[in-house]
Amino acid sequence: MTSVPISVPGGPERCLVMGVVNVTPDSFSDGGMWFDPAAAIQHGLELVREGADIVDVGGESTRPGSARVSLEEELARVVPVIRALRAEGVTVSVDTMRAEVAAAAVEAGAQIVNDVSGGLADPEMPRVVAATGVTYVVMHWRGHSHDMYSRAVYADVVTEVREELSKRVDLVLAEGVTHEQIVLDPGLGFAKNAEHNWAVLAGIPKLTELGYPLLVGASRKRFLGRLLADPDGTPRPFSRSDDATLAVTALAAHAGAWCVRVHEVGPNADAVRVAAAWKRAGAGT
Ligand code: PMM
Repeated sequence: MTSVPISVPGGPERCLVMGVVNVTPDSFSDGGMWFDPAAAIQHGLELVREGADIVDVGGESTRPGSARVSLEEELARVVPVIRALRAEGVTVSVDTMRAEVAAAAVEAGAQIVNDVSGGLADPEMPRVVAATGVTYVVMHWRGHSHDMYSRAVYADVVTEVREELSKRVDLVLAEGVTHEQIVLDPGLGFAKNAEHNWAVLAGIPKLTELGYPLLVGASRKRFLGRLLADPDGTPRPFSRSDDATLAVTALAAHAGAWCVRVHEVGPNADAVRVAAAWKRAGAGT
């Protein structure tokens, strides 16, 4: 098993696009839309046609306040979708905090394990990832969604996220994961309020100094709706925050993100190309 290529093969250096397929009834922006396996598979294939480099399949919602699903339910949601997408040649990532789900997903063809807990939720996860050799997305996380906002306390969010990610890296390396397998993610919205999220985005160059590719997941998150709130303070609904997501994608890609995780792939695939052209011109190439 080899890791997913970190840069675009044969093409100009650009940020990758990960399209989201939430096989859940309750995810924040698309809960219930792709809950049926056949609909999820079709949606994944559509995302690839729109320009996704990777399709991220998740069976457990991490929306603020959400309860956990059982292992059996999570397996039943993701494995058939992953197997079908892989059979169509899609590069698949599994969004899970459970080692058993990660192992079954890799067996079904997933080439990336996207663990929003960075190995904290299931201590077996780093060993399973090490044994399979697949790419491992280690996200910054301070606890499960039901009470994560109580942990959104920082003196200097960029420094603390960087230090906490660095500790996770040391731990997963000690469990046998290799440097080449690791991708880091600052975990926008996970134990972070809007102010923290903006600081983390502005801190992308500092986070990339850790020496690992950086994944950024801003798509349709609440802090965008809050920024675009009506004059009376009503947040913009997620269904009208895709343009703001696009702006974050362009800026994050320009700032050095390796990949953006998004719900609406087509325009974001355009945005990463704009950022790449801008960077190339700036580098005089
Ligand atoms: N966000 C969500 C789920 N999975 N994975 C990574 N690596 N990074 C993220 O920011 C992230 C994630 C929650 O968003 P959704 O419910 O809209 O999918």
